[in-house]
Amino acid sequence: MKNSLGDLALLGGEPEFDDPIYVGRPTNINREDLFRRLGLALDRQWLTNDGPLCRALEERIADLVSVKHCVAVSSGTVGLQLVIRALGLTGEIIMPSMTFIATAHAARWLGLDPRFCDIDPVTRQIDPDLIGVLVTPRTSAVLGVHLWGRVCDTDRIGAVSETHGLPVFYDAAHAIGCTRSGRPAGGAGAAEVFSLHATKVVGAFEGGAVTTNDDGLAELLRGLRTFGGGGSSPWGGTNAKMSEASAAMGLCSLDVLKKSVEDNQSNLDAYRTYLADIPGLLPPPDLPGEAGNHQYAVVEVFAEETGVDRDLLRQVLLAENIVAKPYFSPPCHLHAPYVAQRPVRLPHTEALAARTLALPTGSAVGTREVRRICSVIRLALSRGRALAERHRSAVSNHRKGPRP
Ligand code: T4K
Repeated sequence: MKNSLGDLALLGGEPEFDDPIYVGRPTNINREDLFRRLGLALDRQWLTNDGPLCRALEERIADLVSVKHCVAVSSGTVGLQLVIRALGLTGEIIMPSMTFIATAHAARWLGLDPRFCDIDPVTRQIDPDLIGVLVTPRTSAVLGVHLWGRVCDTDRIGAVSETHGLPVFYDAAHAIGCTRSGRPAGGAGAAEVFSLHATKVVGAFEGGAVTTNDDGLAELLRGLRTFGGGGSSPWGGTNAKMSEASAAMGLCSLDVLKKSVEDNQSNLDAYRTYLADIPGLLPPPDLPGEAGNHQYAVVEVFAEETGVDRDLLRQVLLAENIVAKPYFSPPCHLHAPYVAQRPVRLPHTEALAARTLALPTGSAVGTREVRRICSVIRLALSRGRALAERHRSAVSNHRKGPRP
């Protein structure tokens, strides 16, 4: 138990954890089930190209999110790109800047020009009222993002897009198993794109899933995924298929989704309990009607109150072997290449991105670890100004180097 600032590893103490505790640890799956499924694929000698495990995964996801079609793909990024091609998008695309850089890069890689929209400071999601201002004659679509798995306001985003005659689709990378007003993420707009990356609550090593209720779009996506399929796209096609090994992992991960969400919920509850009375730190509030998978346990750090900003707190935690992640900082518009190309100011996004920190959660972490993480945070923030001062002088002494 650490009691004084000198106990913090950043200031010379022993690290709280011997081994690193990560954000984004893969979900614990049943290994026997995985090996059984892999064995089936090997026995069948059918390892990829729309195999039975891939189809089973697609059916399970379509069922889970109540949509007609799910097209499994090799990553969330490629899933976004298939939708962009399938909708024939060119020119500009409106999206939030407060997202992982993959959202923007997926579009840019295909020659589109992302136009970044600020967030609503209450919901932390793209502000539907600001979308219209960004529409130009070159705009071809709106791309919403369910940040940290919290489903954005698809009704209002859909309405404003319709007013401007623009298609809308969603980056649902974080949102499998999340609902808003009882409606699961996955069925809004033209399509929604889930990531099934290893770090996600449903992981397939690498993978993604595009969901849609549009029969024609689903068929087009399947073709684009497999080198162009029937050849109905002017873009040709690519190889975005999911292997049977990935599908096996995805199915095992889906098998334990309920338990994974319960584990995340229990960790989030523990964070909220142990961090409740610490000044300068808040989890974003729950919004009415939302139910999340809580795969990101995000807190916001307010330096004005304690003298400790997000980056210093992150350094404190890293020294303790607690690998917290600044999701998502810098926000896309301040990231290369966008910052140089079209400088914009998005005050709410910039303020939020500067204070967010994702803390370790998932089935690899339990209440015991959460309690220990919180006790480090409590020590750091309760003596925040002294910590910041000692850290500043340690850094400046280090820069000066040893006396000659
Ligand atoms: N849209 C959004 C909003 C997204 O967040 C993402 C991806 C995408 C689109 C694109 O989806 P994909 O094309 O990836 O399917 C990680 C993930 O790689 C990325 O998938 C995810 N979002 C993003 C939020 O997080 P990094 O750069 O933070 O990865 P990395 O290597 O630093 O790992 C994150 C943490 O997970 C570390 O603490 C280590 C831990 N980890 C990671 C891996 C791969 C493990 O413990 N085990 C592992 O196997 O991007």
